[in-house]
Amino acid sequence: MTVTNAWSSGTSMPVLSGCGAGAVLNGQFYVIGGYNGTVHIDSVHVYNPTTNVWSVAPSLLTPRAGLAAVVLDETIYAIGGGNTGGLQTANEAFTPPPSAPPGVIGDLNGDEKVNVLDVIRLVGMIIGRIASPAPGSADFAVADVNGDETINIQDVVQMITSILRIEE
Ligand SMILES: [Ca+2]
Ligand SMILES: [Ca+2]
Repeated sequence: MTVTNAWSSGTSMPVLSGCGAGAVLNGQFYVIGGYNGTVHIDSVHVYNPTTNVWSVAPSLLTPRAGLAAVVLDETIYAIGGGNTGGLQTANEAFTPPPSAPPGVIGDLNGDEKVNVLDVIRLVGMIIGRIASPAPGSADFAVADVNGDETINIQDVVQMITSILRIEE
């Protein structure tokens, strides 16, 4: 670790999330649930500080903000919080498989890179040439690049923008 005594910027979160919970497990940072300014979200985003890359983990069962998260014995517990249905008593646990890291956002073909091949695949899903993943699945979150819970042309735009940024 390099001591800088100053803040520096990492890759921004792929979605808006306020009042989500944070947790650290296996050297990765988890941002769990929250509120995106419109709806309470169930998504779980994972930041790898070594690679400076965000990925997605399976979504919460209950969308909510203001929840607590704790880690015990390789398992993350997401407890309480609230959504439009009021305060929640949900207590959900997630144990990531050690050998299968979460999918990199936008990496639709699973080669751990986001490039034009993934753009082609995403367009194929949007025009119906390739089956789209089920909403709520981890594969859906990988394809929903801007995290708005739908897969459409906006995700293509965001993916191309991020590819161009990487290549600058
Ligand atoms: Ca790829
Ligand atoms: Ca989207």
